[in-house]
Amino acid sequence: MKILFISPTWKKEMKAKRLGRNKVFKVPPHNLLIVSALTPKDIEVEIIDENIERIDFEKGVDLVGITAMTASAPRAYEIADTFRKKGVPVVMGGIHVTALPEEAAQHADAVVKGEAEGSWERLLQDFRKGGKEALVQFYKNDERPDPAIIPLPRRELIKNKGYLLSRFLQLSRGCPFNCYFCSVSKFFGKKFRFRPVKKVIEEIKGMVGKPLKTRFLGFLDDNIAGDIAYARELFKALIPYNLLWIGQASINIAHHEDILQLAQASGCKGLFIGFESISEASLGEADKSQNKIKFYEKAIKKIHQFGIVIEGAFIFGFDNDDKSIFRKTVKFIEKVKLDVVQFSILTPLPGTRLEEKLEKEGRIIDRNWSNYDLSHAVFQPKTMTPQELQQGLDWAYKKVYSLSSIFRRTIGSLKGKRWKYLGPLLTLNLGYRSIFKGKEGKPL
Ligand code: B12
Ligand code: SF4
Repeated sequence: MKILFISPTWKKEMKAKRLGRNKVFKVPPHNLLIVSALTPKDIEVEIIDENIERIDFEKGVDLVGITAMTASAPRAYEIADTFRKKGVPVVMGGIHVTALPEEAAQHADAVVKGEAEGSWERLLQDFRKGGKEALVQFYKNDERPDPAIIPLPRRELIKNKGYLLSRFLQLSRGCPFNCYFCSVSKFFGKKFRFRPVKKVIEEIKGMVGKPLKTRFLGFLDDNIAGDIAYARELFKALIPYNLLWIGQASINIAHHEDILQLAQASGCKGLFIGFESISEASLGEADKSQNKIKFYEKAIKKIHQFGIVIEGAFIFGFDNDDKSIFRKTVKFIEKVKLDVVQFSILTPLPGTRLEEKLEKEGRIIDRNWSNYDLSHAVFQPKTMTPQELQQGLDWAYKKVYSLSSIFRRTIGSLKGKRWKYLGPLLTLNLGYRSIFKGKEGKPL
């Protein structure tokens, strides 16, 4: 028996202009590596990441498994429909189909809702017994899986040539916060569930070797220092392995100097941090008041002191954002010399509280999921038109990735211990610049 797993690409535009050519922003589909590991060894498995290779629809396979985030859902459905027309049964899983299982069921023989550990094995037992006729429409666990039972991802299935960095790990699931635009706590629950540090270290031992590239790791967790005791234990345990790692964290990591010290000692080179907004009112609106703006500048300096590069993420389009938000945000970024920046448009992703609110207010204007890539205005903002929101985003991107801004922000880093990262910093900045070069944003 053979199963083909597919991670679909998002938007044609992305494929052509953005991720398709740019290795920097590509990450192997960790979810499919885990689902492959849950699959009994006597079943042959192949993974296609459509961001790096084409799908062969003529391939003789017994079952196709497709993952989908919202932005990639239309393509995922297109792929599913094509295989089903050829008589190949299709199952779907992932964050989008969990939020909208009835929608996905129109394109699949079965839908796995939520985390796959447990339910995927049940689905396969049914499939082995009676093929697609034996499948039920939805598979779902009664309880969230204990992270200790998450198997090691089958990394040997990754086609390495497509990714700049291919060694990613996931340590935890869940988030105790409930930011109104985010899918994470709804999907994975409002409690952190951690994999035991011992198991993580066993996984790392199996991955790293002498060559530098084998010691370069990425952590997929939404907040690697969300639980300080766990972070302390983890970072201490990582020190002997001489790693270089990147991850995501809350800005509040800067409150814990000992954790920053341990992060640095364990090889932390960069953190992706969701600042989300420089407006107190907008953070309050999003229920993200754990972020304290008055602390941002000091916190950035502190993290920089430990030689850690920051990629800061900001969202535009809150009801409390007026047209001055774009200029003010760019000014702030240049002042604090943020190394790399990601801007998003507030997006009512299915299943979030934001979607519920905007739906109730009749403000959602676009239900084409491929526009839910956080770069399109799919709702009616309160203080500007959707076009102005779009133009503001494009303008802000153009501004921070202008050569003069890149120069000012990266040369700024020469002063700290981050001068060693000037090469990677320029690569990231120029990578973003190439994405947004053609955009014609207007200052508002
Ligand atoms: C790494 C990551 C990425 C990587 C992609 C990784 C990849 N190739 O899969 C990159 C950087 C490219 C990326 C891009 C984007 N991302 Co992203 N990303 C993440 C992140 C941080 C981790 C994903 C991950 O690996 N999780 C671990 C795996 C194990 O969890 P999982 O995917 O849910 O899989 C489990 C189950 O869902 C299920 N499952 C999943 N697929 C399948 C398939 C089958 C057949 C079966 C049976 C089961 C199954 O089994 C798995 C094990 O239990 C998540 C946050 C998070 N906590 O998950 C955000 C997240 C998934 N991303 C998000 C978003 C919004 C985006 C972007 C739109 C943002 C942007 N503009 O850059 C794009 C869209 C990309 C797209 N393809 O559509 C949102 C998704 C919300 C939504 N409704 O779609 C999330 C949840 C973040 C958030 N705060 O809301 N992302
Ligand atoms: S944005 Fe971050 S802190 Fe907020 S709910 Fe999502 S994962 Fe948690």
